[in-house]
Amino acid sequence: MRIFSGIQPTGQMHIGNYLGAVKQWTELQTRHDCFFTVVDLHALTIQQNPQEFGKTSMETVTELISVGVNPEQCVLFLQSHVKEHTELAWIFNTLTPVSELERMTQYKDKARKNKRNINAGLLTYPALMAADILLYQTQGVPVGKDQIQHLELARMIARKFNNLYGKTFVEPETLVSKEGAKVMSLQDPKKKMSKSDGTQSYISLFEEPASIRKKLTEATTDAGKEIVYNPAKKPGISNLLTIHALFAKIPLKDAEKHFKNKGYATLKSETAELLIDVLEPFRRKKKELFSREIYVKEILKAGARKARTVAEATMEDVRSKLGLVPSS
Ligand code: AQP
Repeated sequence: MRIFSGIQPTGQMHIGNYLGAVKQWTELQTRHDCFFTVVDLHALTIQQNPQEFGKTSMETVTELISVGVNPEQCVLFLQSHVKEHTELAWIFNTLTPVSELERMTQYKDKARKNKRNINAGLLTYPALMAADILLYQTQGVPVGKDQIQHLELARMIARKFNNLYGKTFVEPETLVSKEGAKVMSLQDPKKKMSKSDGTQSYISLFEEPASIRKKLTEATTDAGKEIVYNPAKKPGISNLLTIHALFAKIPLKDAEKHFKNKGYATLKSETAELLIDVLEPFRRKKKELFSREIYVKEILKAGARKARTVAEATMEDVRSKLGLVPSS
C-alpha cells in the first residue's frame, strides 16, 4: 500500500502529533511503501521568522527520526524541495469551490486565532494538502481526527478531476487510530492539544522531566474524585487516562482498573513518571542528531530525489490530461 503523511514545522512535536499520527508512521513504514514529509509550505500560512524557519524545519525532520521514522524504510523529505506540490495545488484550486473551503473547521479556527493575517493560503490550505497526497497515488493517509475533513475534500477533488479528465488519481483512505486520534489540551480538555496553543497546553516529545511533572500536576481535571473514562462528563481525566494507557501500551479498561480508588494526584504523578521514562530515548536521540546536520541534509536530498520521480510522473500525466502544451 502507498502511504503518505505530513507534519508542519510549527514547533516541537507533541504527544498528540505522536499518538494521532507519527506513531502510526513508524509502524506502517515496516510494511508499506511510505512517503513522509515536513510540510514547510503549509507552515507559511502563519507568518514565520526567516532567521528561524529553516532551523525549525530541520529540527522537525530531526525529531521525526528521533521518534522512529526511519529514512531507510520510508521516503523522508521537505515539501518545498518538490515543486510539483505547488503546481498541482494551483490546478486543484481551480477545481475547488470556495464554499467548500470556507466550511473547513481548521480554516475557521485558524482565521479566528489569526485575525490580522487571514491570508488566501489559510483558505486554500486543503487544496495544497490534496496535492501533497494525490501526487503520490497515495492509498492510505495516517492522520489525527482533526484532518478527516481535509481528507474528505482531497477525495472529492480526486473524484472531480477523474470525472472531468479521466482516471488519474487514487482516492485515498483515511487511517485514523482507534485511540489517541484526538489528544486533548492539558489546559482545556475540550480542545485538541495543539502546538500553537501555548506550551502549557501540550507536552512535547522532548520535554525535560521537571517540566513534564509540572505540566501534569497543573493539568485541568474535573469535578468529583472517581477515575473513569467518560469524555463527556470527565474530559480532563479521560484525556489523562488515554495518554496513560497508550504510553503504557495497555487497554483503557486496564488503566481504569489500575487507578480505581486512587486519587487524581496519583493518576497525574504516575502518568508523569511513565512519560519521563518512555520519552527518554527520544530526548537522547534528538541530542545525538543535533550535531549531525550534514547527515540529516543527505537524508533530505535522497528523499526529495525519490519523491520527485513519482511527483514528476504524476504531473506529466496531469498536464497532458489538461491539454497544457509541453515545453519541449
Ligand atoms: N491533539 C492531537 N491529537 C491527535 N493527533 C493530532 N495531530 C495534531 N494534533 C493532534 C495530528 O498530527 C499530525 C501533524 O499535525 P500538524 O502539525 O501538521 O498540524 P496540526 O493538526 O495543526 O497540529 P497542531 O499541533 O495543532 O499544530 P499547529 O498548532 O501548528 O496548527 C496530523 O496528522 C494531525 O492530525
